[in-house]
Amino acid sequence: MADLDVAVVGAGFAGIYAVHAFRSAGFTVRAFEAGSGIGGTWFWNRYPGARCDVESKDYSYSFSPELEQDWSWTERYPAQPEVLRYLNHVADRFRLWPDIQLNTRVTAASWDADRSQWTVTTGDGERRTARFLLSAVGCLSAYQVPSVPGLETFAGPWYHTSRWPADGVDFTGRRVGLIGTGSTGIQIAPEIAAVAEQLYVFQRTANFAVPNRNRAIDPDWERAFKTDYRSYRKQAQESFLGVPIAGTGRPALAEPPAEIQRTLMDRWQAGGGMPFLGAYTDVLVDRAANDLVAEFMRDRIRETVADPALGQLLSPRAYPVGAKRLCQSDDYFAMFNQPNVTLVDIRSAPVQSVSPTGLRTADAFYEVDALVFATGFDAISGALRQIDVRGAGGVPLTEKWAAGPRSYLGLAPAGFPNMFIVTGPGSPSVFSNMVLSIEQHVEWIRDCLVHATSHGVSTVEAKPSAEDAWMAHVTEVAYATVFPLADSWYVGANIPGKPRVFTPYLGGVGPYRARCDAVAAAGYEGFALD
Ligand code: NA7
Repeated sequence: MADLDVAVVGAGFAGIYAVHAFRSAGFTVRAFEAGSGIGGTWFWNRYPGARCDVESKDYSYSFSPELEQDWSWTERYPAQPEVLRYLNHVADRFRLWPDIQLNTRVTAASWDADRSQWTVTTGDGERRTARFLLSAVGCLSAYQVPSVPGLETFAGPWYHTSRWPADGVDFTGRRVGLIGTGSTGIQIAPEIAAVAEQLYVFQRTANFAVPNRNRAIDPDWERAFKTDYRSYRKQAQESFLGVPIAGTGRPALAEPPAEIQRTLMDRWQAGGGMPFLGAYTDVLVDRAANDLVAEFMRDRIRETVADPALGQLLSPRAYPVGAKRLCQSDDYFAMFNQPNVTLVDIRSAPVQSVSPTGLRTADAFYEVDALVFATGFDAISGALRQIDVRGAGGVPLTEKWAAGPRSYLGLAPAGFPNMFIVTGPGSPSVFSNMVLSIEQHVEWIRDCLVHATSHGVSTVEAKPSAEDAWMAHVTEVAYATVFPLADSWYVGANIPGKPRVFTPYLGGVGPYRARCDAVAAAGYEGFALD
């Protein structure tokens, strides 16, 4: 008999809720977490300026009405320390700690067909067996540092934003080089610029950013909002992004230009990426509509940045707006008006090497005391591929995913019995409010395990034909949008050599949930239950 019913890998939002949900359903469960604390993404990404780009009222668990009533967020967009406090509160409140094992990296997991169980191996050689394996490793946890020749010779400190020292870093009076201008780079840059003697921002691709208009939560607003939190959550579950957004319901291309400007300006003033991109129905599917919105955003950059040439360089043109994760910032573009900030275009003159005293590009040398890499992640599949996962017949997951990650419904990879992935490839995941999508997956998987257990089923496995059909659908939906037009981490383009496959499901959170529910109602259609 297996040691556990469910072995959970990771204790971020997904792993934490999995421990609670499976335990409440009567299963024995243990979460193995590499970090010295819980929180996953919110444990590791503690760089200055780290902040969620989904509003706190949405980016929070909905499974407990008491929790959502009792907890009060302080800001519209929560900063990393507050999210981490929230998760620790959840672990305390639901007494989850006994079933979470910290400082434990899972290095391997293999399927034992004879015993219908998984063997999970950890970094210190411990082995535990479990009937079910649940990956809760997260979509953005395998960080990447580009291989720059000479980095090992650099005399000063260098950091990746996703492994920020717990005690912080003091850049006061230092010359700092920042590589990467995605969501993370855009958040950390103004924080560094506020104290550093000099900040060089090395930009490969200019990025779009909408304002946050972050603000403290007004207690009166909070009280009123919480009187109907339940029906708000229901709307979120049925929505497209996992956040109820009031769009105009009209295509931009059918709108008079002056009206488009008015609508976009209203949303620009209100702040937030989802309501802005969701204003019109055609922005993410029609390049001409997308161009209208992109031009509006470039206008805002040009009017913010005093130097016109700099404004041009900061204006994104390489991809449709929204096709890379839309950044949010109240102060990134204005920061370039500070005399101690320099933008370096490494698209036209790429980084060549690092020496003990600085960084050399194709056309200049920049002396710096410290380097910061905000260069992103081997997203969606990276963290799982770092574990030696072997399914039926000892086949490695890396082999199955050699041409790109795939699974049935973004939940279960065929050939890997009794293995589930929370927000896996083929589910809305990163293209949704992650917390809501995590809850939907954990609850669906919990119900599936309850069904299997009560029907004497020992293995649940996605059928290859169901997986093929689902991934074909995921691709078809994606290619009807502008998303594949960008070299983004959504398609793995940021990792040299990674197969270019678009895996987040763009069919909408609500329809996706309905599809998962229908599969369950039909006796787990597409799964083999033995
Ligand atoms: P992102 O969005 O992947 O951004 C990484 C940035 O680093 C981006 O500007 C990249 O330029 C740049 N980058 C990556 N590799 C290199 C190399 N080798 N040389 C120069 N520049 C490089 O990661 P983030 O951490 O900002 O955000 C990830 C998600 O976390 C975000 O979308 C939110 O969902 C939360 P590129 O654009 O590839 O030219």
